Amino acid sequence: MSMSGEKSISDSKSAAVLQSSPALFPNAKVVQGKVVLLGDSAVGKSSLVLRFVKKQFSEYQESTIGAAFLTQTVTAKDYTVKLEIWDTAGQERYHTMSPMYYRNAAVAVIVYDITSANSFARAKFWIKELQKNGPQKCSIVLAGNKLDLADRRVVDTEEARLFAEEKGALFFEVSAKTEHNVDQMFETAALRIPKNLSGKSNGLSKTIDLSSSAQPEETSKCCN
Ligand code: G3D
Ligand code: MG
Repeated sequence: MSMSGEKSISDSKSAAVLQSSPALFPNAKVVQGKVVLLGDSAVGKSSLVLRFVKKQFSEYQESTIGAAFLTQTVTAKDYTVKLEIWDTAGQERYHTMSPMYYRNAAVAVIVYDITSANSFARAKFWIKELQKNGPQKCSIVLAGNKLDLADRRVVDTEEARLFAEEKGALFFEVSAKTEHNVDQMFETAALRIPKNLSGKSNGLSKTIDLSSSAQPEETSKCCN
């Protein structure tokens, strides 16, 4: 299965071809960046991605989405950001996650469930892990999901906000179920992806100018 906000990508080995359609990219500059989701199982990572990309929520969410990544574009004032959003394929259940997963990520969204203290502890672990072994300039977003279950909250908002602040991370409380803050979180994350004005890859993102008459660029998506 594969899904995309603007177009489909069949699997991780597929090449994504950017199309220079003005309707698709009203802004000529396109920044591409990888976003990874990390966090304990069942915190709602897949649900958040589906909510943002497909505007859907399922009470009976399959544990994995199936595709290696989904794409969604966000339009900023004078450029467009094309996000490759990587969801885990359930590896987090085994408390192991290959560093390959977050390699070259421009943004990492660390998700916990506001009704689970364990998931918050796990989120703290992931932030430390990323800051130790992850990409140097990776922006980190701490996301407390399931805000619709605030009556069962065990993770204090201020405690989480302070922790995020200490670690230099952005902080959002969100609900994949009600859609609360989901778009804002991903859009804010998208704007943190570095724009490389030279048009080349800077390791974490790549800027492509679609206003030239050159053929659309083909970018291999596998394994970075
Ligand atoms: P994961 O990808 O982190 O493992 P999932 O998590 O997206 O698979 O979600 C795990 C469970 O939490 C799913 O329920 C899903 O419906 C639920 N969930 C995800 N986000 C929210 C939310 O914002 N609010 C509420 N109330 N539930 C949410 P099941 O029943 O399939 O286990
Ligand atoms: Mg999942």
